[in-house]
Formats: sequence, structure tokens, C-alpha cells
Amino acid sequence: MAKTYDYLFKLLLIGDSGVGKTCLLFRFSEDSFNTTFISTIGIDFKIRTIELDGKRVKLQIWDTAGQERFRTITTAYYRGAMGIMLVYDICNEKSFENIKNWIRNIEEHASSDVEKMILGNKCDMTDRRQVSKDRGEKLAIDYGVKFLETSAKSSLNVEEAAHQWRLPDERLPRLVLFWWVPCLLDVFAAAAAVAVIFRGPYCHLNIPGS
Ligand SMILES: Nc1nc2c(ncn2[C@@H]2O[C@H](COP(=O)(O)OP(=O)(O)O)[C@@H](O)[C@H]2O)c(=O)[nH]1
Ligand SMILES: [Mg+2]
Repeated sequence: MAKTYDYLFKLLLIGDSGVGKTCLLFRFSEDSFNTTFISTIGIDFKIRTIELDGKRVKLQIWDTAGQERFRTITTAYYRGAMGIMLVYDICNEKSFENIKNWIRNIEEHASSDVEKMILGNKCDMTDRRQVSKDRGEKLAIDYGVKFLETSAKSSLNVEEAAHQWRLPDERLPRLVLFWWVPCLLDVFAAAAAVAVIFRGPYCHLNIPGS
């Protein structure tokens, strides 16, 4: 069967328990918000194909099965991830403070070039807000990552969050710039091998006193 996408992009949701990760996942994949199903079920991932820079990108979004409650997110969860959405709840100061700890956890377990984005969720609950948008933005600037305030309930910025990722191609120029280095090393190695085979080792050297 023909491939129906150009890229497969593995995204993860990370953050304290109760910040709305599972709701964001459902909002994004099924455009629904349901308050009853949540917390208990252990979903692995959901898939949706979107268009990004004219390419069909199959987003595979992984949600934790509640392991974050016990801080037992391991390397296995991070394996192969290209992007991580770090979520806090704007009505929960502690979940915001913990973003730093989650970033540390990512640095320990995930690949170093994984892209990150911070999401301040539940921004529909303005009357219960504890973390200002400015603080969220400042934290994201400190870590050099993107930032959005979202609401899985009202659906604000959920689509935007899914469309903010850079495709692997856009990271390519660095590779293209240095592709010739290994080629050059190969040429040197081949030349050395030819010299050794045809002339014998060191035969061209004039060793004084010999
Ligand atoms: N008002 C509001 N409530 C939300 C939002 N997202 C999630 N919730 C509620 O927050 C609670 C925890 O959500 P859940 O997705 O299970 O959080 P998780 O533990 O991070 O997966 C549930 O009661 C949701 O109904 C949101 O954007 N706005
Ligand atoms: Mg959950």
C-alpha cells in the first residue's frame, strides 16, 4: 500500500498529573473534551496526520499512563521522541515550578536534540489563574523553547501547538555543510592503503644513519 505521509513525527506529553495532558491528546486527535473518561485509562498513543510546510506529517502523540504521579518516566518512554510538549496548569503554581524538574528529567533520559515546547493549559479558567502568561513566556525564553497557553476545554491553541514543530529536513543544513568531512577521511585512508600496498611501509623515508 502506498505510504500516505511524508514524515512520521513522534511527540510526547509530559508534566504533572492533572494538568490536562490526556484532555489535550483527546482534543487534538478527536476534537473532543470529556471529563469522565480520564485519569484511569492507560493510553499509549494517538495518531493524526496534519500538513506542515506542504508535507503530510503523521503525528504520533504519546501520553503517559499516569507514571508521572510516581515520577517513574523512564528512558523507554522518551526513546525516538522528536518533540516534547511540557504541560503545566495555569491554575496550579506547583505544576509550573515542576516544569524545571521535567526538563531535567528530559535532559537525563531523552536525546539531546529533541525539540521542546512549554504549554500552559487550562487558560479558560481565568478566575483561578495562579501563573501569569508573562512568567510562562519568560520560562520558555530561559530554556530557548516555544510557548503557548492552551485550553483543552475550549480548544484554544491546541491546533497551533501541533503545528509548531520543525521537520527533520530543516535541521539538515548543518549535516549538508559537513558531509564532505567523512568523504575526505575515506580518501586519505584509501590513499594510505594504496601507498602501503605498492611501495611498502616507510620506504620513502630517509632515516639518518641507516
Ligand atoms: N477547565 C479546564 N479543565 C481541564 C482542561 N484540561 C483538562 N482539564 C481537567 O483537568 C483534569 C485533569 O485532566 P487530565 O487530562 O486527566 O490530566 P493529566 O493527568 O495531565 O492527563 C480533568 O478533570 C479535566 O477535565 C482545560 O483546558 N480546561
Ligand atoms: Mg492522563
